Amino acid sequence: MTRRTLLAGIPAILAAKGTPPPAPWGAIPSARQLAWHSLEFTGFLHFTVNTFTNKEWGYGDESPDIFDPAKFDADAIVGVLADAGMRGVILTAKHHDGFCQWPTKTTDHSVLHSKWRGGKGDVVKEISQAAARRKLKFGVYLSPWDRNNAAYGAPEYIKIYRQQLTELLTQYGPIFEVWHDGANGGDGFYGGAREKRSIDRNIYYDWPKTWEMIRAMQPDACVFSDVGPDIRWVGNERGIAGDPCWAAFDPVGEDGGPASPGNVRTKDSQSGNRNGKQWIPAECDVSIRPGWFWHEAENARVKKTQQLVNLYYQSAGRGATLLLNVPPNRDGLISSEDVASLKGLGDYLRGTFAVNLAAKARAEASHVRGNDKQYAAANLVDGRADSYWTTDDRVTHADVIIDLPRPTRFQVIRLREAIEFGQRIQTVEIDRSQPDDWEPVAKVTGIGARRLIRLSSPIIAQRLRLRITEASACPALSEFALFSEAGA
Ligand code: FUL
Repeated sequence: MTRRTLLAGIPAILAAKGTPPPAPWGAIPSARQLAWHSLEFTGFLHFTVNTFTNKEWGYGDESPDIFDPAKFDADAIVGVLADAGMRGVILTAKHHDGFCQWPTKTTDHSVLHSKWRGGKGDVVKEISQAAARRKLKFGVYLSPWDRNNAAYGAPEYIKIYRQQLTELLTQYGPIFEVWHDGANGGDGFYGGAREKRSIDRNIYYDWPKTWEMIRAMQPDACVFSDVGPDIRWVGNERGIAGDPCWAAFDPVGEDGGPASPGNVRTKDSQSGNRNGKQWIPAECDVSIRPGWFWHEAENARVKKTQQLVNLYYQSAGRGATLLLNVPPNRDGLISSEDVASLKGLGDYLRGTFAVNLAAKARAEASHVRGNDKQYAAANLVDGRADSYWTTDDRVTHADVIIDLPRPTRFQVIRLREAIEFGQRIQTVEIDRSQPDDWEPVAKVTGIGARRLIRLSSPIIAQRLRLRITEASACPALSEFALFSEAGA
């Protein structure tokens, strides 16, 4: 047994000096996925003709003129999202109705042919620019299913879809995420045919080729769908990740065969696969309202701040990303009910996570099983990603004692793994020191990009013990942080 005592304030490099990074274990994230993980909480804007027709799925026969958000203000919309703590925004550039919110050359069904701003409006441009001003990343949702387009169902439509993507990915600056949903309901307007069209989800869209095009145009953009390749749908629209929610995922179709967008075994999407071969982390999409689009009748059913806070813990807190939909209303603004809930959420997140109460703690690795020669623990408590590792893969259990400068009251514990080396840790337990013994505080399975443990009520402790009780390779934990909940 060795004992190494480290001061949190000392740069990790001192303690970890001479300790090379561990060999990666299992699936590991790409650079674009690492950047995406750090966003943690992003916003979804569902906005199109449906906002004016009171529908969730437009048929595709809507006149472009009904899209008339007279007071549309992209800065006001993005400002609400930014103040809520979101770090990115994804806009429905085109939903299933096929109405394009930018002046596309691919179809007449767009803002160019609406009376709104005399046909000179461009929602994609305005939201992307407002996002840049507030330092939010910008992403696009482009529905593969298009109930307006006459060519839908034929090979010609795939060219149109790719042309639309090309316009979006070459004219609006950096795109952080491209969102392909999996819905394909069948019936639609289809240029006046008004019929049901079925496609084979596994082959019609030839997704691998489309994804290659995205890579070429926006190499830093993460591609989202039911099957990745970068980010997966979490398998429900409630905003709740599995517990645990592994980042690795090898999608399987509903019938156990090959998976594709719109055809995936959603039970697995929630949990991921502990030993999956591909790093495809989960994104939890959920609407602040019952529907994805704004409906006046739902103004009284906007989720309250506390519900949003709970969703944050159940998604971002399990290593996934929360994608919270906030639909603009017919004015082209966010309604006051939504603004109120989001303001409360922003206040809570800022108030809770601004101060890490463990920042001045000492972390001491007090017990390591296996060959501990190269063991190092450093700066576990200050959130740096390079801080806690050994290169000996026989070390899969470790105890770390965390001494706080004074008795500290907290309610939230945040753990992070250095995920660039994979999701290595299976289970950890946390105890607090009591006069006679250690008292269990929490036990979780799965950490990954971020694990938030929210205790049912605040506790006071000065000495804590973190036990890594099971790991698939030597642990590479990068953060142990404590917070006091705002308002608690
Ligand atoms: C689904 C769509 O059918 C819903 O309207 C919504 O856009 C949701 C986020 O994706 O596939």
